[in-house]
Amino acid sequence: MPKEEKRLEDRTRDPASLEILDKAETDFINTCFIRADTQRHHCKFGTSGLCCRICHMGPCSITAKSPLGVCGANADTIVARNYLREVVGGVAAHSDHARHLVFLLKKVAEGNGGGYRIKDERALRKAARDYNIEETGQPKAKVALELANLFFGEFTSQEERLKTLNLAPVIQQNIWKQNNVAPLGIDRMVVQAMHRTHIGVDHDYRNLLLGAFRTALSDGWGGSRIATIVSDIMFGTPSPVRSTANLGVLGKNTPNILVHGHEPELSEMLAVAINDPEIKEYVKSAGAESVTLAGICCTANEILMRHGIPVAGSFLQQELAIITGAVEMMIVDVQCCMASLPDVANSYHTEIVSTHDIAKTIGATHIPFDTKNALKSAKELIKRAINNYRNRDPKKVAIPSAKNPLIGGFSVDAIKYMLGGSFRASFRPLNDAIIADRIKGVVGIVGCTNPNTKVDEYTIILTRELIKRNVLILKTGCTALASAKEGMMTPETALEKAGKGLREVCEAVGMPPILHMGSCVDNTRILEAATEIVFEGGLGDEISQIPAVGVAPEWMSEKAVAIGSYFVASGIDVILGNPFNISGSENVTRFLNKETRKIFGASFHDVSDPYSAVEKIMELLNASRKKLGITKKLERKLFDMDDRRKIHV
Ligand code: BF8
Repeated sequence: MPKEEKRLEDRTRDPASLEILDKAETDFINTCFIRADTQRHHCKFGTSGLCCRICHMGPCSITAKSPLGVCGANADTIVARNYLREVVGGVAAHSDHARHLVFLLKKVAEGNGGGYRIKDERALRKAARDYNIEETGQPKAKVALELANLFFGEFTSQEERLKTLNLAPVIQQNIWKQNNVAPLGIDRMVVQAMHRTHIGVDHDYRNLLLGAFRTALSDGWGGSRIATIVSDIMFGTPSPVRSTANLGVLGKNTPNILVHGHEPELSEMLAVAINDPEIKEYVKSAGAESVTLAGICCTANEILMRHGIPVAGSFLQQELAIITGAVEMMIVDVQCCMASLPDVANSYHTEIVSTHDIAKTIGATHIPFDTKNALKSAKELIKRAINNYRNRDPKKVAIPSAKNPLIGGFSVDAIKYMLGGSFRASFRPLNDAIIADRIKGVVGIVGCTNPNTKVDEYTIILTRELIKRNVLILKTGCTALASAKEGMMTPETALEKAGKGLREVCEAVGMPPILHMGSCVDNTRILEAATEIVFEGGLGDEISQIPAVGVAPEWMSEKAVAIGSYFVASGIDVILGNPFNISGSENVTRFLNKETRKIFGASFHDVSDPYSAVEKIMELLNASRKKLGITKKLERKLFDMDDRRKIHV
C-alpha cells in the first residue's frame, strides 16, 4: 500500500463506490484511485503550464533562472499556448462526435441509414427553419439532406462564419465579431489553433487566448450544438423520464451489458435491440429471465434521457462496475473510456468490446460497429454478452445495493412545456419567477469526477446549498449523475430541500429544482436555455446580463476546458473547482480570471471549496440582479397581459 494512500472514506461519498473499492483491495485490483495516489506529486511545470514540449530544442521548463525557452518564448506565451492546445483537444472531441452524427443524418436522408430513421420530424423542421432552410411542404428526407449538407459546411467553411452562431442573441454575435472571435469552419479553427501554437508562430498571449475562445466557440455554437440538434432529430428530443442510478442497477440474475462512451448511435440501437423478441428468446436459453442494459458516463446520459435506461455510474465508476464481477460485457466507443479497462476485466469474466476504429485498447476485443446493419450488429453484441453469462463466477460477484430513482430528460423543449403547457410552452413563468425574486437565478453545474478530490462531494454540497437559496440548477455530464446517485433528482426529495420561492415555482409547474439536461455535448442545451431567457425578455438583452453562472466542480478533461471557455465567451461566469494549468503566468491568469469580463461580460473564478463557491455564486447572481434592478421581492400574483407587455418594453 503506498504510504500516501487516502483513507477509503476520503475517496468518494458514494456508498456503492466505497463498497466496491473495498472489494478492489481484497481482489488486488489496481484502480484509478490507487494510481491517483501514486501520481499525486504532479509535476510543477505541468500544473503551472510552464512546460513547453512543442519542439525538439527542448522540452523547456521556465524558472526564475531560465525565464525563456530556447526559441525565446516566455512564460506567458508558453502557458497561453498550452491552454489553447487543451481547448483544441476538447473542441476536436466534441466536434468529431457531431460529424459522425451528421454523416448518419445524411445516410438516412439518402435512404442508406440501415435501421436508423428520423425519429423527431418536428425537431428536424424546427432546425431547418432555424437555419433558413425551406421546409414547408417539403419531404423530410429532402429537408434532412439539405440540413446535413449545411452542417458539413459548418465543419469546412473557409471564409464564412459559422451559421450556428446566428442562434445566439444578436449582442453576443456582435461581441464575437467585434473581437474577431466569431469562428469560421470548425475544422479550420482546429487546424488554425494547432498552427498558431507551432514553434515560432503566435507569441502574444492575448492573441493566443482570444484564439482559444474563438476555437471554443466553434464547439459551443458549432460542434456540440450540432451534435445535440442531430441527436434530437435522429433519436428524439428528450422529455421527462423515470429511471434509476448507481451500481445497484446491475442484475444479480441477468446478464449485464454496460455501454460506455459518448456517441449515441450504438447505444440507441442497443436500447432497441434489447427489446427484440429474438433477444428475449435467446436470453431464456441462457437460463436468465432478461438481460440488463445500463450506461456509464455520457452514453448513460444519452440513453437515460431518451429511453429511461438505468445508469450504472459516472466516469470514476467504470472500473468499479467491472469489479462487481457481474458485468458480462462493457461496450466502449470514444472519450473517457479508461485504458485500464481490459486489465481490470482480466481478473473477472467481463469482455471489453471496442467499437470505434479510432479507439482501440490492447486487451479489448475490437468489433467495429456496422451502422449499415446496426440492429443486426447490436443483436450480435448482446448475444455475445449473453453467451458470456455462463462464465460468471458467483464467488467473485458483489453487487452493491445502492441505487436511487431519478427523473431525467429535460431538453429545452421539455422545460418550456413544463413551464407553459403544450399551448403556451414558454420560458415566461421562469423569467417572471426570477424577476419576482422567487428564483435567484440559474446555475449550470457540469463536468466530470476527479480522483484528486473526494468524488461527488463538491457537487453535492454545492447543489444542496444552492437549491436551499432558491437557485434553479441545470445539470449535465457526470455531475448530473452525482445528483442522480444521491437521490436528488426526484422532484419530491429535491423539493424538500429547496428554498421556499424555488419550491413554490417548481410545485406550481411540476418541475424538479435540479434538471438533468443530458450529456457533455448537451451543455449547449444550457446555452440554449440562457438564450431563451434573453429572448423571453425582462432579464437583459444578452446572456451576460441574466443571473446565470456555470460551475465545473470536479472537472478533469480537455472537453471541460473547451466548455468552460465557450461559456465565458458566451457571457456566463464559470467557477472552477480545480484550477487550469495556468498559474505560471500572471498575465494569462489575469486575462482569464478578470480581463475577459471587459470583452465578454464574464470570466473564470477559481474556488476550491463548495461553500466558498456558493458565496461567490450568490454574489455574482445578486450583482446581475442589482444591475437589472430586480432586487425586491414581488408579491406572488398571476401576471396578466398588461404585466407581460410591461416586461417586454
Ligand atoms: O463528456 S463529464 S468525465 S463522461 S468529460 Fe467524461 Fe467529464 Fe464525464 Fe462525458 Ni464530459
